[in-house]
Amino acid sequence: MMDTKERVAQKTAFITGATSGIGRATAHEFAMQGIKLVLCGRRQERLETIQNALEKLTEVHILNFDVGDKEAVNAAVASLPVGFRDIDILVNNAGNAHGLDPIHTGNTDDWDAMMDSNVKGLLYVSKAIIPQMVQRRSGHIVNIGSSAGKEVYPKGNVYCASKHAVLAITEGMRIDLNPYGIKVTSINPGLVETEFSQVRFKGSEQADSVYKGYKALQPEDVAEIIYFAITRPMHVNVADLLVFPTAQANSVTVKKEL
Ligand code: NDP
Ligand code: 8X3
Repeated sequence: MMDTKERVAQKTAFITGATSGIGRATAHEFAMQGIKLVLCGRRQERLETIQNALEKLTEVHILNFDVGDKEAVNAAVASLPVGFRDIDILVNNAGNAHGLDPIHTGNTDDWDAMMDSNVKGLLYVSKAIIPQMVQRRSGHIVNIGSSAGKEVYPKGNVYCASKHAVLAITEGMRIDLNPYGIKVTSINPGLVETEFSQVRFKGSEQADSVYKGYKALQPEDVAEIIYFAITRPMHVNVADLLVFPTAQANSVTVKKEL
């Protein structure tokens, strides 16, 4: 019987949002298992730093583009050199929350940013990559949703809507790609300690309190789960997984010791 490392050897993974948090940890986890990597993000310096570090473990190609810019997505994917063109594993991770406001005072620029990255960005990247999976009749798409895609919490309105959309798109993908043997997985974390809250609260000190008083999930915890999902035998697909820190019961119930 093949071990998990053998199952992914020689495979190429395309990870969006690889400059930080869950995406960066997933890039490290995959590199340690010898998976060839295409790493994406908008911060060039970070991409280069991560590439330099991971090239000691595997082959790495970096792509700098905004997932919400359709032309940029298509140009980036079209620019992939031979050896990185056949994507076996797509991790649609890029995204963020912008703001935490009641619906009547929400900032429409924040709404645009969330829908552009979390929903349209995921679709544009998927559209650029899935046709080759269909042609080869193989592939695995891992969409990073959220517990916010399963329940709505106060002031979460548009972020929660974007993640509910990710879940619906994931289910649609699983149905439409079923004839081609392509696996589609949805990983839905609760609170993960990343740059997420810095982005959501635009660097304000409100971000510091989000992960205080309990042990939040670490990006490496989620990366291990993604690796587990992509290393199941051919006939096994982890369809939909919800993961919380032990201290969290749902979006609004978190046992904190302050
Ligand atoms: P981080 O802020 O640490 O990372 C976000 C990543 O997404 C960065 O690499 C960023 O790269 C990239 N990104 C954001 N917007 C764009 C864009 N428009 N175009 C290209 N890349 C973009 O947050 P997380 O690691 O926590 O978030 C990763 C995913 O996990 C997101 O989809 C988030 O919604 C989800 N999630 C997070 C949870 C949490 O509590 N942290 C819980 C559940 C889900 P760059 O800025 O270089 O472009
Ligand atoms: C991120 C987790 O609870 O901030 O998706 O929405 S939460």
